[in-house]
Amino acid sequence: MINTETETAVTVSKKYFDVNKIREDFPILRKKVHNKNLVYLDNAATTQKPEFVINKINEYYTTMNSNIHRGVHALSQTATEAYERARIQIKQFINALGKNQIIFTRGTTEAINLVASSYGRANIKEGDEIIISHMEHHSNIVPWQLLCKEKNAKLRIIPINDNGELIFKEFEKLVNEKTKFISVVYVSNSLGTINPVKRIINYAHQFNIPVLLDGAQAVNHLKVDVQDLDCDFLAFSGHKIYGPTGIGALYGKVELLDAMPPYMGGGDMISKVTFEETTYNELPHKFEAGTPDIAGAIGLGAAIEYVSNIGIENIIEHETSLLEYSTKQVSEIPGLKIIGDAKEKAGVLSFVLENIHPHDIGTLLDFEGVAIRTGHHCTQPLMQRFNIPATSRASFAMYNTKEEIDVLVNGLKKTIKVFG
Ligand code: 7TS
Repeated sequence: MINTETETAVTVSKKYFDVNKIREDFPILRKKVHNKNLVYLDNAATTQKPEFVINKINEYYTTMNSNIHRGVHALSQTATEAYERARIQIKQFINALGKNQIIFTRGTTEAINLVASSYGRANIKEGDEIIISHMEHHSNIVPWQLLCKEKNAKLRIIPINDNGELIFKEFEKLVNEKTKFISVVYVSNSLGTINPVKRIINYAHQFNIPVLLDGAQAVNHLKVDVQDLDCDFLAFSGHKIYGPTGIGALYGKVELLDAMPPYMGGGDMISKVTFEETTYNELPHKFEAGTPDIAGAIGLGAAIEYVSNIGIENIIEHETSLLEYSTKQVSEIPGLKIIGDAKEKAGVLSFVLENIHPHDIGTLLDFEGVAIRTGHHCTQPLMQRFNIPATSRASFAMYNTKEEIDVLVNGLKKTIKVFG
């Protein structure tokens, strides 16, 4: 990956990946849990924050706290510039054409709800069909269910195979003249499967069907380029890419966003208000009613800057090696079954242990300082598909190490001894 012989490679080589150095940037990783070193493997739920991000949020509150877009005074202007700079950072990171295509939301959930409520209510009619997949997070199921209920429309589900991969042929069969929207997860939070979203989008566009990508687990593990993907919408959360909670973004194509009615009414989203009529502000402000999470947006911008400086390619390489190593290590544990062994996978290792409930595994690992997630991961239909109530899930980030995976594996062996 690092080649110092060409000019472009010089930039790459500057981004030399040193996991121990990266770990020093994350203060929480120095923490002890039950007197053990913290081994944080619950990154799909939320990632830890580097000092760079924490400091930017702190700096906002200590030097520029002020409401945005409305003050002529210096503080308000500084805050507005910082907030809008974060929007440009996101635009560049996902390679959007314009910054007006980036709408700040509270996260993936709100971004999907925005599209379902605004685009959905305006465009979905009785008898129409919306396609999602069997591996969606509840955030990409329930908003569409609500819409279907309201409109008397139908939700269609792309089935998956035993490896946890979408069955593309079945997807093709589901698409028909009633299909009016497709919303799929890019990377599954429970399985780690990377879905063939470009193929899905290409196919859908032959029939002029818009596609939303749930990018919650994609932007932190893959190079996401919205122009290359040609997706119509992309939703993601800041807290899963080393940024703060309570902030995320929706990307949308301008022609779609322009035609959509507002999602929420209030300050900042208007152009002119009279009691008779209100006209709306231009994009992206039309969808940003009320005082936003200014510090959060600045924190997310900082997180993206941090990730870009490390280099997403370097992060991918590192996380791929962690996934390979951990898959190999846990495969040798008797009675352990990996749930989700798709050919294309990122960042997530889900498994079940014979005769031991995932919550017991999680509790025992916690005593070893290891934080994993156990449960249905907000993907209950997926659990039903595999006929299990829950899985144990280790999910990786740029700061994790092979030594931490060894701690996980030893913890699992101990758990088996206790319960075996
Ligand atoms: N979509 C996917 C694929 C997710 O993984 C999550 C959160 C969401 C949507 C919702 O994101 P939010 O930031 O709006 O809450 N996933 C998880 C998880 O796997 N464990 O906790 C949260």
